[in-house]
Amino acid sequence: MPQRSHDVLVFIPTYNERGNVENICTQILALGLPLDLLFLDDNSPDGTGAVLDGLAARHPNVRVIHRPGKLGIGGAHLDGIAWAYAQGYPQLITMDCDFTHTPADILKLRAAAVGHHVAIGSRFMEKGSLPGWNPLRRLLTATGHFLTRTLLRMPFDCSGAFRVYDLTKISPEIFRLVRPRGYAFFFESLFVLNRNGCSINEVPIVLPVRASGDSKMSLREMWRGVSRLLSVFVLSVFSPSRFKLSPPAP
Ligand SMILES: Nc1nc2c(ncn2[C@@H]2O[C@H](COP(=O)(O)OP(=O)(O)O)[C@@H](O)[C@H]2O)c(=O)[nH]1
Ligand SMILES: [Mg+2]
Repeated sequence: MPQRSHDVLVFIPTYNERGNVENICTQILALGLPLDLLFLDDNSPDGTGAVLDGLAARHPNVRVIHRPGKLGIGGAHLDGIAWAYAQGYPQLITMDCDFTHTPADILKLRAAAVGHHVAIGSRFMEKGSLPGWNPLRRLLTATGHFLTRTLLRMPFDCSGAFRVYDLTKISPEIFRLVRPRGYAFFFESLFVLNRNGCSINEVPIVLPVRASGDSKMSLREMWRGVSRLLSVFVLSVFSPSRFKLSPPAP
């Protein structure tokens, strides 16, 4: 039974975001856009899921999916994307819950999405996009960008979650080619979209530091991301068809 009340879905995965969910929900709804809001919580130990249930009870256009445990940010995005297709949303916006993605920037991302398959917010188009970020986090972000630019030949900000997808133009099959369930989802999904001819537009965004709580990016997650990046690079050289949809049978 479809649960869609509008044409735009904003999707936000959460894990231990109790201090942020209410504010982000309020600020997104205050934009006054005709949109629905979907949260996907992985049974956060801090009780985020219960706060989200309260929000869904108060706001008819807020929905929550609960998963039984921490199954990864990439898998959360893939589940959100699958849900958006299943409900027939023409447009999907994805973002983080921690206010590194500013709700008001949804407007400029949507404007940038016109005529494109995907629009993404970029930290690399303007100087001063990471105010207050510690030097280590800046270095890691810059290194990730360098690697995706050189190895995958992707000029975009590939590791960010602030995106607008035009689901009317993107085949759902494309996302079946994306394997990672962790942070590597971000560059791999963009790589697969790019390899299948999708047009990607970028707009500069400023990312303030996280509002409340801690990052879930761990050294282990970082290592998994780098090793997947190297695998995608090798596969893209020796088995490029792995990232392309097969043409329809004649
Ligand atoms: N459902 C779900 N959400 C996650 C998971 N890992 C991270 N998130 C959410 O994804 C967004 C980005 O995560 P964050 O920890 O801020 O990563 P960072 O921005 O790279 O430091 C936040 O809204 C998190 O709560 C996960 O395993 N499951
Ligand atoms: Mg964050």
